Amino acid sequence: MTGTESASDLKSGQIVKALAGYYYVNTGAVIYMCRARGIFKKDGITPLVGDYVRIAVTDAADEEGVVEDIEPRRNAFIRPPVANVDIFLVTVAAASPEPNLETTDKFLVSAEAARADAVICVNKDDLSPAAARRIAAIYRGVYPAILLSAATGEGVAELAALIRGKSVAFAGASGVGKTSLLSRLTGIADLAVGDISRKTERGKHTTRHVEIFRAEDGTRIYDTPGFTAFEAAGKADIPDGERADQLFPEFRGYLGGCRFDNCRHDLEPGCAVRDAVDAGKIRPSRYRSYLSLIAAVKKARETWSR
Ligand SMILES: Nc1nc2c(ncn2[C@@H]2O[C@H](COP(=O)(O)OP(=O)(O)OP(=O)(O)O)[C@@H](O)[C@H]2O)c(=O)[nH]1
Ligand SMILES: [Mg+2]
Ligand SMILES: [Zn+2]
Repeated sequence: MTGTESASDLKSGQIVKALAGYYYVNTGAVIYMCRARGIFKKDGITPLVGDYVRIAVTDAADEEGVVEDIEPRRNAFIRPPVANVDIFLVTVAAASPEPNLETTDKFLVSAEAARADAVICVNKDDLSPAAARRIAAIYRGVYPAILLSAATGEGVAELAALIRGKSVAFAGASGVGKTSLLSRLTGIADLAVGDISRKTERGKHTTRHVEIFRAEDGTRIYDTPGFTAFEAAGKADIPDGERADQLFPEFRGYLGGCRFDNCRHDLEPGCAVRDAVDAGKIRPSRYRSYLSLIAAVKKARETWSR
């Protein structure tokens, strides 16, 4: 802020869309198209969709402004680039595209690290009910897992009840049906993303920017581009001070039972986590995801410290 400007000249709002260098800030009455103040770039700060901000209006008639400051965030993510998310709707398709559980688990790890909740949305139940049930069974007991079909509307009411009033963001590979589910949840038929009905086996990255939509009950739903649009779906890293084993909620009850305090739950003897896998208490695919996460983190850290 400069000169005679006072805080009362600023308007508060939320960034609801980021596109081509502009931030669209919803102040309740108006959506202002804003640039970010230069200082953000200098400080290495990028405003994110979901940020609560204050803006200076530069042109009231044309509804343009400048983002002046950003309120403290509840959480922030790079992939997808969003802030202030209560619940991630981690979406996989039962088929078409083929489900990738390791990518799903990587994403769940970053949600855990950011203390965001997660709901597993198993979409396209109409295409392959057996596969949908298999996937849901892997996650049930750890995360809520809902069988859905954006095609038939199955599960949509159940999901709506679970997220009512929250800020929720879709996350998942291209083509799994994130935008289609969002359309079902909000009743918005004509989403800006266009040709979602023409897709076939793999996603075509129809959604290319993050945008928040509001359901009639006030729930805020972020649409996001499919994972691979962000290159690798989550690089192999976990935040400083976090232990990989703590980020798999179903491991937590076993962590004190290992023979060695510093057990990595890999090849160590007397490992309670591995025993739980063998006893069918922890799902093998989740344990495999854990092992590949710690291997990747180790490799990344060795590279950095060279
Ligand atoms: N059979 C069936 N098709 C679906 C379902 N949900 C979505 N689709 C179709 O799957 C394709 C992809 O759907 P989108 O909603 O664009 O997927 P997306 O996850 O938003 O994809 P990106 O925006 O590329 O990340 C479209 O052709 C949809 O009509 C479903 O439950 N069943
Ligand atoms: Mg989409
Ligand atoms: Zn162990």
